Parts: sequence; C-alpha cells; structure tokens
Amino acid sequence: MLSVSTLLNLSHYVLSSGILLVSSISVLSLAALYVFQRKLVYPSTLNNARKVVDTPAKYQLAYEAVTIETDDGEQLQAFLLLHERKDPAYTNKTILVLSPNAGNIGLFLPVVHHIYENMRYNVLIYSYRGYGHSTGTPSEDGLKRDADAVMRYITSNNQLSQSSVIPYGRSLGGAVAIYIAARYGHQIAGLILENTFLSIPKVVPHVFPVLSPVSWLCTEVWNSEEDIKLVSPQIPCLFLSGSEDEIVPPEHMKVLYDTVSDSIDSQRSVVKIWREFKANHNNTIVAPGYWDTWEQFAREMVVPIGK
Ligand SMILES: *[C@@H]1O[C@H](CO)[C@@H](O)[C@H](O)[C@H]1NC(C)=O
Ligand SMILES: CC(=O)N[C@H]1CO[C@H](CO)[C@@H](O)[C@@H]1O
Repeated sequence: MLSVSTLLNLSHYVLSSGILLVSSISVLSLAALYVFQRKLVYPSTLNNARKVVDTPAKYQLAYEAVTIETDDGEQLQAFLLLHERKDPAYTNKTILVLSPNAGNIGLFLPVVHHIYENMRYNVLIYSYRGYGHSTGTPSEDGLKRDADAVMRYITSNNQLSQSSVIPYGRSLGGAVAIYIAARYGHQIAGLILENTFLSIPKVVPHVFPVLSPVSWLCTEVWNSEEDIKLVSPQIPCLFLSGSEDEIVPPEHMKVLYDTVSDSIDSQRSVVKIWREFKANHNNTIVAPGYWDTWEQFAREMVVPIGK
C-alpha cells in the first residue's frame, strides 16, 4: 500500500519538525511552550492539510458526505460508507476510524478502502475540529465534544445504530477511542487500539527529554490510563503494538492492556488480545500480519449485537 507509506512519512515529518521546534522553544521560554503545545499535539495545518482533503471518490468508493454538528456549534466533516443491508454477505459491523494527530482524513482513505472494500465493513471516518474541512480549533475538550457528537450521530442513524460499532484508533486516535469506549460502552461492540499512550504528560519525557521537568505544564492530558479502567469487560479489545515505537514507549500499550478488564461474554470467553509487531510508531500499520490480525479480531471476536 504505497499511499499508506506516504501517510506514514508525513507523520514522521511532523514529529521530527516537532522535535526541532521544541528544542528551540525550550531555551526561549516555558510560557511559549504553554502556548504552543496545542500546535505540537495537533499539527493540523501542516502540509496544506486544512485545504486539500481527498474524498473516497478518489478510490472509486461510493460514500455519503456527512456534516456532524457538535453541541457547541462546530461542523465536522465526515465520510460514511455503508454496505447494502440486504446483501447476503452483509457483515452488520461498522468501523469508526479515529485518526492520528497529523494530516487529515483524506490521507487515511487507502485504509478505509481496505476495510470497506476488502473486509466489507461499513466505515465512518470524520475530521476532528480544526482538522481537514471541519470548523474550529483542536483541543482535548473540543475533540471529546466531537466524539460525543459522533456517537449521537451513530445513535440517530438507523443502519449504524443497529450495527456492531468498533472504534479503531491509532496514536491520538487511540485516546479518542478509549474515551468513547469508556463512556459509550453500550453503543460499541469492540475496540481496536494501535500505538497509543497512557497520557500526553507521560509521553513528553520520552519524545522531548529536555521537557521532562515541565511536563506538568501540559494542558492537553488525554488520561487514557484512567479512562481505560472504565471500559466494560463486555467489550473485546485488540492491542496492536509496535515493539520499536520511538514516539510512544511500547510500555504504555502494555500498561493499557494490563489495566483493561478481561472481557467475558456468556457464550464464550472473549478476551483482550495483545499483538506485537517488530515495527515503529508509524509503520506498525504496514507490518506483516497486521491486517490479518486486525481482520480476524473484527470477524471472530466481535460478536454481532443481538446474536
Ligand atoms: C444487525 O444487527 C441488529 C442487532 O442485532 C439486528 O437488529 C439487525 O437486524 C441486523 N441487521 C442485519 C441486516 O443483519
Ligand atoms: C522514525 C522512523 O522510523 N520513521 C519512518 C516512518 O515510516 C516511513 C515510511 O515507512 C519511514 O521512511 C521512516 O523512516
């Protein structure tokens, strides 16, 4: 998947420029860091990502362009890809794709194509506020309101609300996925996490060692370490970890995995699953076996609701 590596190169570029930026900022002033941290955590404007957003049409996919309104008036750009319910091969499952912090949803479409076309799942993907063509500016509080609005949208959509919804989040998207799983457990049927972190303050010392003493200055926290405890044991969870992740220490994933309750279902034991790949933060998604593992989980471990 060539386009996936383009996407990965982008996130690498973003992180390296972040490191340079921070080294210069730290000698200047902490106040600047305080102000700039949102730009570092949510680099949504780099590489023209606010202007040009590819649509699924580029990949010959039929889709619906949806605008989801948040309770504070932001308009979120989303793409909805549904399969025909009467199709005998209909899976009755929907993947809710939660993007990482760099780029925009257009860059994730090769993955959407794979999930929708090859695996036959419905897909809902949206831009966080301040990303792509969504209005607003990103913040933790804002992205959580966005997630609330998206879950309301799913409830209001006849086909989506009757399907088994599986949030799938990479990196920052993993934090959003955990937020959703913790609060909307009754609306989801599985959870897929990749290279996500315990919290932003706990990643800072690793990515920017020079800033360790001031990581308490982070206003963007994303406390997944606490939120993961609220995830219902009924929800099967898949943890996809790059053992050579240079951004988020793989121990973060391990602690999340150890903390989440073991899922038990009345018919069979649907456990949390750990899979490790010899890969780094940005190329885990193209590691050998990644998509086989992913698909097997979605197919076999996520029990369709009502069945
Ligand atoms: C999908 O699952 C829901 C809940 O179990 C069920 O009500 C609905 O009929 C299913 N739809 C199809 C097309 O299988
Ligand atoms: C740090 C690192 O390994 N970055 C890699 C991210 O992925 C791209 C494409 O696979 C590589 O070119 C980078 O080296």
